[in-house]
Amino acid sequence: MATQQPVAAEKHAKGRRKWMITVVAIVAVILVSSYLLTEYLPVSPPAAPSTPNVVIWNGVGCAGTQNCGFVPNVRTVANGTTVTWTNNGGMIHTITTCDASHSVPQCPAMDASGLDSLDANVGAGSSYSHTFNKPGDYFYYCSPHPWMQAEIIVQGPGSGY
Ligand SMILES: [Cu+2]
Repeated sequence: MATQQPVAAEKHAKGRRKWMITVVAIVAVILVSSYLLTEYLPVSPPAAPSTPNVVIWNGVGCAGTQNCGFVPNVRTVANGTTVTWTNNGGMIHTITTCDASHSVPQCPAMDASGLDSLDANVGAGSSYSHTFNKPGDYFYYCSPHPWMQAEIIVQGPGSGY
């Protein structure tokens, strides 16, 4: 009798361990799938604001172009225009020019020499303004989410834009 007791206790402990591992595995699967759902959940972009402004948007997550970005993607303005970006999303984004000092592989190839180099943090609910005084094609992206990309085309006499 005295030798059977430890065996029963051991069996009981093993059973409890198995049960614990099962619970931990189920919780992990729930956590991972809910993270993936929110991070990749597609969201419809908001309507574009009146020209010359741009809205920065995101869903619960910002894992790709399906749930965050700039609206509109391409804005054409006259030289001397002040563009205001408003962040309607719940996370910090940046307006970072695709140029020699700020670049990601996703940035389109461009010659940004002589153009304004922007790298502005725009917090949730905040906005940022920049006055463009040089005609050209300003490609920009968001540095924490480099798939967020857009373009401001500044037109001017003799600029070719
Ligand atoms: Cu961003």
